[in-house]
Amino acid sequence: MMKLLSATPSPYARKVRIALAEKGLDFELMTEVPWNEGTATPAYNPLEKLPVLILDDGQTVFESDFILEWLEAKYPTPALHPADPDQRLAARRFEVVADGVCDAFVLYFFETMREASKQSQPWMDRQMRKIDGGVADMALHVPANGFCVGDQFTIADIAVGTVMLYLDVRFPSYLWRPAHPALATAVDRLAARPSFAATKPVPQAIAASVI
Ligand SMILES: N[C@@H](CCC(=O)N[C@@H](CS)C(=O)NCC(=O)O)C(=O)O
Repeated sequence: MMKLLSATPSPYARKVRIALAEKGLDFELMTEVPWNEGTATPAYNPLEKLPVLILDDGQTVFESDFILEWLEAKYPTPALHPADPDQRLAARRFEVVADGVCDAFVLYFFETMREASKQSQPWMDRQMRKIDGGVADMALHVPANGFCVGDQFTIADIAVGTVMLYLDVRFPSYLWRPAHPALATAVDRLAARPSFAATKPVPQAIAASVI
């Protein structure tokens, strides 16, 4: 059986858990804190990041978007990447923006973990601009009703739902809902889906001093 190296708060790992659930694939969940000393993550990914999909023969697949692409190639039904090329690109675009918002938030979050005198306000402002810009971009493109792209659930819904629900948990003071009501409606609808409901993010304590 495939194994997934995952962390309970990780929006990147949640994307994969949702895709596996939507495709009805069995897997063993291996929960790690990738930041801690002694984590098994580097043994499976030279970039020391999770999620990592570990195949039966020991090969590993990492980077959440590549794992979703790999799953689609190996287990095409139900499709999570649209067949139509334009819709496929539109779905990937949502994923790129959503992942970019996650990346910016992680950089912002770790900056806040430094002692106050060592924090760089210009750096935090820069990351916050990316978060605001990415969220506004998703809000601009998400339709008021239905799915992000076309008339089917895709990687776009997975990516948009996971990043916004991650911000709700890790950054509750970020009040994006009043500014983007259509995005909030879309995300709340996604949150009720069984694959989302079964994978709610849970914060982990990081024991190591990362910064
Ligand atoms: N681009 C990667 C990002 C993965 C990522 O940053 N994962 C975090 C956990 S949420 C991690 O393992 N970080 C450890 C590190 O960067 O050293 C993906 O899409 O999978």
